Amino acid sequence: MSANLRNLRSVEYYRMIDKILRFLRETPRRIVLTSHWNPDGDAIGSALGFAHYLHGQGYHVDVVFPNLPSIPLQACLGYSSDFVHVHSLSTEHSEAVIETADVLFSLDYNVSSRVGEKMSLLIENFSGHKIIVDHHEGPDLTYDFVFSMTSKSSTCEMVYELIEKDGGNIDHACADNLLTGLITDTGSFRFPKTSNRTMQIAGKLIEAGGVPHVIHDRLFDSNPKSRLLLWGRALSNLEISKDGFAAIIFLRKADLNEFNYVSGDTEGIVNQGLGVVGVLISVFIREDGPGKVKLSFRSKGNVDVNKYSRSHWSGGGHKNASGGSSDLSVEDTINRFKSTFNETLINA
Ligand SMILES: [Mn+2]
Repeated sequence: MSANLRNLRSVEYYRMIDKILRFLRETPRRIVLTSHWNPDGDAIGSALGFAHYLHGQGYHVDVVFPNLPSIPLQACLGYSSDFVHVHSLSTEHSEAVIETADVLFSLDYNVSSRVGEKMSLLIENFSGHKIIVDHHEGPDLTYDFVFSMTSKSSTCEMVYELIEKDGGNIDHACADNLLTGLITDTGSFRFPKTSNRTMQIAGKLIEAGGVPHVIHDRLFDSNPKSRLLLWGRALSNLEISKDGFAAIIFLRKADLNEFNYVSGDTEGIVNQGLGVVGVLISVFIREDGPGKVKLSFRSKGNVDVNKYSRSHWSGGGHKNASGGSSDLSVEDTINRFKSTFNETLINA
């Protein structure tokens, strides 16, 4: 991207922050914050962090998650507050919350299908004002406000910038949640989108009461033994392509059953593949059932797994981190990956 275009985009970025804040200040409104299906640390952190801030500013705020997050994320500060609802658990109530809101935020997702089949219609048909705050490619441009920047490390970083510009107080719960999103979406500040701004914001959040080692403990040092054994099985399945550029890790349904798999247990396994010297693209393949195979991709540098996943695995995400799915068997999925991943290496 040229320097001029970059500057232009950053002007637009700050202009959008002003527009959203002005809009929120105009009249008191009922706000609902929503996140994507299987909410991760950034989705939970941005929703809860922003909710705590907006509450402090006197807004009426609810949060609706499509389904339950993993257990470590349920331990996020304020997760069990009475303004937090889970659509898959209390559907009617969650729907009433969304339908009676005036403003709906889509946090950490770009299109309504990302909230899952059951909740997506509600988002599509929402009659009030809709605002996206997100860092994935391809935001839905029909929203009233599209605050989208793919170069940002996390949605939490963008929520922080909204809050900073608004100038209000960041309490402990807000800081803790936003820092959670920063830590998880940057892989503890090691992924390429970790910028000086990301680190500045982390510093501000620590000043406001976020404690990195407490968050790290909650997220990463709270495993049951079975999860580590599941990772052991996945890693013992590691295969490196003949050319040395691709890592393949997989788990079959039987492995998941053997180690009492629960949602979230395999989060992060895909990154292990990139730890092998020379590997530029890593795939983790998980068989959830017959013909139900989930793929996660990670890559380095110019290897674009967003484009690759869109064209081969009905998925997408970011250039260096994306997901997809397959209705083939695990073997056929691996073979298809082996015969197609090379196209991502053209510009690498
Ligand atoms: Mn994110």
